[in-house]
Amino acid sequence: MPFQYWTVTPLLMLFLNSGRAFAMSDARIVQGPNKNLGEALTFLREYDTGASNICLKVSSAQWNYATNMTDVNKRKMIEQQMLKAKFEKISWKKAALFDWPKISDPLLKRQLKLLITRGRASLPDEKFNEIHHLISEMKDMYLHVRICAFNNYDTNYCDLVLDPDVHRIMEHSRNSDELLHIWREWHDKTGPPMKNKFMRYIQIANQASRMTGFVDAGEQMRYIYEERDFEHEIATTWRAIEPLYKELFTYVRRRLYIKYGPDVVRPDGPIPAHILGNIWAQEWSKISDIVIPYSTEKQLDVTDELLRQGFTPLRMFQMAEEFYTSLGLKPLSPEFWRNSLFEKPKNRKVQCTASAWDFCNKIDYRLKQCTEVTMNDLITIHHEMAHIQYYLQYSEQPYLYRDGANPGFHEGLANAMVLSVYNPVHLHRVGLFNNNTDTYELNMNFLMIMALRKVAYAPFALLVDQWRYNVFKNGVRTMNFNWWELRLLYQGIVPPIARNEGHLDAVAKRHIPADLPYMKYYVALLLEFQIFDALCGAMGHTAQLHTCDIYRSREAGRILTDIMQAGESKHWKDVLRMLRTKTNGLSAEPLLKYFQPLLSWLKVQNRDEAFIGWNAKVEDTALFQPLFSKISGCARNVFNTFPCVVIAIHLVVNYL
Ligand code: X8Z
Ligand code: ZN
Repeated sequence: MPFQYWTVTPLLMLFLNSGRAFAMSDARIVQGPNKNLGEALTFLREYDTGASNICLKVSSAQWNYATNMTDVNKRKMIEQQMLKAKFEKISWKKAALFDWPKISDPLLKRQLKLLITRGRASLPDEKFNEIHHLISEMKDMYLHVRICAFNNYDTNYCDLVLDPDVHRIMEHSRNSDELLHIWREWHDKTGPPMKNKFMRYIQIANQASRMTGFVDAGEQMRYIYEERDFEHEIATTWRAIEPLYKELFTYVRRRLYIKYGPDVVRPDGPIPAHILGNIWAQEWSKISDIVIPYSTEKQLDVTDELLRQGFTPLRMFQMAEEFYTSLGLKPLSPEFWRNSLFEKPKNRKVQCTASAWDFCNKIDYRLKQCTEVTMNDLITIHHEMAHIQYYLQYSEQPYLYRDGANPGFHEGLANAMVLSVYNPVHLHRVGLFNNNTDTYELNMNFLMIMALRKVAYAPFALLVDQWRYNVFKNGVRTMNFNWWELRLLYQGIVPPIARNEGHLDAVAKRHIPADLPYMKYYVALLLEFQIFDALCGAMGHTAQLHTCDIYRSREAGRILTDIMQAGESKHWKDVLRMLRTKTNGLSAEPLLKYFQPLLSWLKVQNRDEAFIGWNAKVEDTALFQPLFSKISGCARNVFNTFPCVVIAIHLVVNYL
């Protein structure tokens, strides 16, 4: 039955999916005959110098282009990127000559392992170039997608871009027809044109992984977590978060039902993807006007106060630096202040997305941000500066260890810092929020905003790579159906209009065509709360977790230093132990602790709801079922006439 299928199987599916994939032995991975320790040491020394130099050249060329987007700078950047790819390929071949599992020095062995198991350098040149070319073509296509506006009298009628146009409309429009139009435009103009390239990319990525010794590219992606039970750990954490997610979902659905009515939202059903304030429905904070618990209560926004106090972008950066030095972390160098870009230049085109840069020479670290004096930008500065702190702290490690302990650490740690800064207590302490921080209504409003960002995001962050792993493993035949199957299973979200295998809706999310891993964001989400909770515990905070502020805590700073200095030199579980908490791995407990007051509130709000979560029906799955299964499923169900009628109408409307 549909209800049981959608509500009982998520964990089972996770286990069945690729549970054994992590249980692989190193013996399958490429290795050569050379066991000579001295030669391994010499090779890694040379690699370290070479890789650091190339990283400096590529970063400089990328910086020049990002901060001055001319054709000349683009060409220079591509040249450097090609040299880097060449260097990586040559280095991989040399590394693969070593019998790395038998190298006795654990630090050398680990470096060789990282070098050999990452990337696609095992491919012959022709295919290596082909996959790079495919990815760069898909990125380019994604970047150049233009969609048509809802009203054809708009001046830029068919010239809307993702950022800012699509985002702005999805965030601010409350006209469900317009939202549906934009959603359809974006999904129809990204996926289908890229489908052939994407299928070829899947094929070559799998070949590369097999040539390195993995069963497919999904296994290679998971191998980076170096953990046999990784997927089990992920499944357990999601099982813990799911009840909170379903309470939030149920409350949000009720508010959306009140706003848009039964033609758009079913009171016990999944939510259509176009009305959650985000083109991917991945986080829901932009519909806070619809779902905020106490709309008359003051909101936590200190933008006006920043302006009133005459803050400038530079002063905002100085404030963030002082946050980190107050923990005993490193001050920023004169080079940082001289070379960073803090404001949008007027005379040239720049990439404005905020980012933190490590030039790999132990001197040059920079931030790039087109800062406006707003609270959001102040928070972003604190986030980006945490990345800089991480770079500074692991700068003495070899090149191969200069990264987070696992792919989620950089982002998790930076967001843990933000939990302390975007917080009524902290903003009060630094003189930016002068209202009472202790009212029940303010706290519930605050926690709701945080839940719309964090709790709503959890299932999306989890499913993107679940889907990718499935495609790598099972092929591309029903990949759009599988995408929506997971969206419904984890998020309770359905497409707002019928989809089929001609569509490729996952590609609407940039990380898919750009070949960027996504599971790290789920891991980061857990780590964010684990790190924050541990730091708060260490400084003796005993009140509700969301009121904790680590500002000026040297104890918190010591723990952060330990974690950051280790970089990727150790297994991430050994690094997690530096938090000095009882948990030995990923845990959802700190996240649940943070949102406990909101969960109690949600339960009261939902007390009269017939269904906590979503009751998926045949008409929901019919929206994305491949045509053949729709017909055969209906034929098997002839005694159950209603779904057949629904499917028949659906087929007539959508396919004839
Ligand atoms: O991709 C990003 C950042 C770069 S690490 C812009 N993020 C994920 C997303 O946009 O989906 C940050 C949050 C999650
Ligand atoms: Zn970041």
